[in-house]
Formats: sequence, C-alpha cells, structure tokens
Amino acid sequence: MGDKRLPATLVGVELVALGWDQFFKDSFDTHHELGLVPGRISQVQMKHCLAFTELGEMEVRVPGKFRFDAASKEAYPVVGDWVGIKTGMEPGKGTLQMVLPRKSKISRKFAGAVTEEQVMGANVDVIFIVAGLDDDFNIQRMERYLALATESGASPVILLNKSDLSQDAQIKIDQLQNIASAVPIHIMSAELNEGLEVLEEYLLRGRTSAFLGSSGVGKSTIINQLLGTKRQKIAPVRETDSHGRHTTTFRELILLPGGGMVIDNPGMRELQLWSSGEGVDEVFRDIEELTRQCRFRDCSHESEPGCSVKEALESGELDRRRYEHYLKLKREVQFLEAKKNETLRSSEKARWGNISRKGNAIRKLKRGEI
Ligand SMILES: Nc1nc2c(ncn2[C@@H]2O[C@H](COP(=O)(O)OP(=O)(O)OP(=O)(O)O)[C@@H](O)[C@H]2O)c(=O)[nH]1
Ligand SMILES: [Mg+2]
Ligand SMILES: [Zn+2]
Repeated sequence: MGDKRLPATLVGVELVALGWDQFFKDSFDTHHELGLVPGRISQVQMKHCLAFTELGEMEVRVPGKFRFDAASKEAYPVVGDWVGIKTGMEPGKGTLQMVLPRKSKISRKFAGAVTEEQVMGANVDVIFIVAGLDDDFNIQRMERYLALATESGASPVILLNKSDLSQDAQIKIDQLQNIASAVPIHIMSAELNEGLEVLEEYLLRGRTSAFLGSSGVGKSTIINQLLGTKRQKIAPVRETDSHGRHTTTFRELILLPGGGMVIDNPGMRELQLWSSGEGVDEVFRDIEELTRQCRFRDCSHESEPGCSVKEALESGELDRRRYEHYLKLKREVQFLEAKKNETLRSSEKARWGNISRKGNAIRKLKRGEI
C-alpha cells in the first residue's frame, strides 16, 4: 500500500509484520470506516508519539483529552499500543484518535508514594528478563520480575548474560530452576556474540519481545547484536558493584531486520508490583499448594498443628528464604490493594462532593440566591 503524497524516505511496514491480527482488526473495524489508519506506537514523547503504519513511521499528536481527561494514566498510549490515527493534514503526521484494547500489558507501580499504575509496554508476546552473571545477580529480584511478567500476559524467558565473566553460571541456573522450573533459561555473552542464536525462535515475524532488567545487564548490547549495528547507546558498568549507569533513557519499539520486534527499556531502579496477586500466586504456586494442605483453612503457618508449610520448612523441602520473600510480596500486594481501595473511595467521595455542591448551587440559583 502506498501514498503518493509521502516522501520516498517514509517506507511503510505491512501491518501483519507489526503484529496486527484478528484481535486488533475486530476492535478497529468500526473505526476504520471513519477513515482512521492503524498504527503501532514505537515511542512516547511529551506531546506526541511515533508510530509505525502502512504509510511509514508517523509523528502522532496526542490531543489534550488523552492527557487530561483520561480516567487514569492507563488510557494514555504506551509503547506497543495499537492506535487509530487521523491522517491527511501533513505527510508523515497524524492525530491520535483511539487506543485499541490491549492483549497484554507490562505494569508496575509508579515509584514513590503515589498509588498509580505505570504501563511500560503493551501487546508484548515475550518478556526477556535479563540478568548479568557478574556480581549483580539477585534471586529475589528475579522472583519479582517473574511475578510482573506472569501478570502481564506475556511469556517470561530468562536470559543470563555476561557468561564470559562468570565462573559459577551453573549454580545460578540451578537456583533459577528451583524458583521457575517452567521458564526457559538461556545463557549468553552479548559482548562476544555467543549464545544469541536461541533468540531467533522467539523473534518471529509479527511477534514482540520486551527486554527488562536492571541497568547494565546488557539489554541494549543484546539488541545491537540482533540488529548488527550500534544503534542503541551502551555504557560500561561501575567497577565497584557492577551497577549500570542508566544509559537507555526511553522506551522504544524497534523492528529487527529478520522480522520480529523488540522493546528496549531503561534499566529499572525499583520494581514495585502493580498486581492483583495472581502473578505472585503463580510464581509461588508450590507454596500456595502447601498452604492448601494445612489442617486448618485459616492456618497462619506459625504454631498450628498439621501445618504443611511448617513441615516443609523443617524438612528443607521449602527454602526459608523463598518462603520469606513470598510473604513479603504477598504483604506488598495486600498493601497495594488496600491503597487502591482507599484511592478509589476518596475519588468517589470527591465526585459525590462535586455533585452535591452542584446540586446546592442549582437549588440556590432556583431560589434566586445567586
Ligand atoms: N563482559 C561482558 N560485558 C557485557 C556483556 N553484555 C554487555 N556488556 C557490557 O555491559 C555494559 C552495559 O551494557 P548495556 O547494554 O548498556 O546495558 P543495559 O542493560 O542496556 O543498561 P541500561 O540501558 O542502563 O538499562 C556495557 O559496557 C556492555 O559492553 C557481556 O556479555 N559480557
Ligand atoms: Mg540500555
Ligand atoms: Zn499452615
């Protein structure tokens, strides 16, 4: 499909190669009749987004209503979203009209005191959880990432990078297999371009993968190897503690030459779950099952007789570290739920306050008081 008004540099991409399928087509069809063009968001900036479309990459203005009227930030477009764009003003430019329902979304809680969801990416098929095999490996962090990935609707895959720096890779693989036996684990060295071939099976045409992980683990280095160019900026980690320097500063959907798309993400400083608890329950399913076997249904797993959890801890079948981290994440999710309800109640209260103020004003107006 071509558009004669567009400059030759704007080469369009077939929608199917961008992940378009029946799911999106169905929800778009009614709007398509209104003359909208479907596009996939590749970058989100302050006042506009970039989107891949059949007409080429477009600069899409985001009207104020998406910024201010949106009931929550969830309605604002994010990288990976399918959107409806009104075109025809200027070549290569358009205006956002609608965000299509998402097949999957990667969410976390905004850092800091606010109780708000931050959607980091949408319509992702595979989440590559990247960890460095150097000093910065942390099993608790992996459990947290796994809970987030499980909750997102995308399939998690663990990538252990920097194999060239590690003497004890097998110990870490064993640890990971204990916490996530069903999740594929791959070892690689992006620096030496070794072990990356396995990624091909995930990076198929039309499929989207997102790279998540702490700063400095090598997400952008892996992506550069896949692209065969130095497109993504990379920088060395601090020698003292192997922490990265937050080199990637914005999220971006990138098309790979062999088909498939990847999202490079900035390394996360803090990963707080935005969860209904399903992700945690799934990642710690073994513990959930144990709790169901306790003699008492409301067992606190502390002093009751016939407690399967206590027995498993005593026999060593259940690792105490893992159990304690499970409890911590459960508490975090419960706290979040309580906060969400509190926020909901106060916004309801504010709404009713407004309505009754309005009602009072109307009554006063009728009585001729104002
Ligand atoms: N030794 C070794 N170094 C690597 C490997 N992969 C990446 N690095 C180095 O690790 C540093 C950080 O890599 P990046 O790709 O910038 O890391 P990132 O995960 O994108 O980091 P942020 O963008 O900050 O989130 C760079 O100096 C890379 O050269 C590897 O397999 N082995
Ligand atoms: Mg990076
Ligand atoms: Zn118990």
